Amino acid sequence: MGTPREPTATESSSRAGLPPGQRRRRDFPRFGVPFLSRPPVPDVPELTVTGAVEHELRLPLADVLDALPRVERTADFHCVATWSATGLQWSGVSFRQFWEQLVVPRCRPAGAVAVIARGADGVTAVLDLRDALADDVLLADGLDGRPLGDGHGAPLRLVSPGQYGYKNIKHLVGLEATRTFPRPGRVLGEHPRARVAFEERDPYLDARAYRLIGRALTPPIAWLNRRAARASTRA
Ligand SMILES: Nc1nc2c(c(=O)[nH]1)N[C@H]1C(S)=C(S)[C@@H](COP(=O)(O)O)O[C@H]1N2
Ligand SMILES: [Mo]
Repeated sequence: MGTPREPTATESSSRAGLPPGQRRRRDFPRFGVPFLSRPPVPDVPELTVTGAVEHELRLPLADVLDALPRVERTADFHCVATWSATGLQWSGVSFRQFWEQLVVPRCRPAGAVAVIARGADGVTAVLDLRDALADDVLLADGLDGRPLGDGHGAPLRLVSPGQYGYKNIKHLVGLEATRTFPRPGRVLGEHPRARVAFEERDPYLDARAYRLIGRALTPPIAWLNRRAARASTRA
């Protein structure tokens, strides 16, 4: 479900301030490839840390959130398909503090260079630790003053504003540390960094060609997501 927001006088006509190739949307549409509205999240949600660590960790989400100071951050959100939602107010905890204060001392992730973030719907993204440990990356459980809803990734999602939406895994349940970078698989796949400022949309496809494909696919994907959300509220 999108949150309607009022554009300011300049917003609707200007693309100023947006990264290359992005266009502002007034709403923040739910935009998943699996159109399921609510993936199976257990009653007591947990977050696991596995992979290249000495000790694996499985923690109730509440413990993760209670252990760290709460932070709030306003950020724009950029989907690789070229739409941007602006001025989102996220709340949660800092990913870097989570990593440095919980993961490093308890799991000892020696030599890790990346983490594979996994959502309860099975969707994954690889985050280079250089990107994941940036100042503005959050584990968010709140959006615009409310608890995060199912559409936007309840109970917890990654928010990495400097990277395209597909690195911002919703319904986060697991992080797997890796010592090497998994090779990018395919065209219309995941760029290893996916930095918005450098328009790293795809590992192989030219960014300008990608823009055209993204623009064409945005309306049908947004429509399918709206339809799935309506079906789940009826159920
Ligand atoms: N678990 C999960 N996370 C996901 C996705 C998804 O389908 N499943 N889609 C990604 C993509 S492509 C985008 S643009 C954003 C969309 O976030 P939103 O639905 O909150 O707008 O979530 C990203 N994270
Ligand atoms: Mo996206």
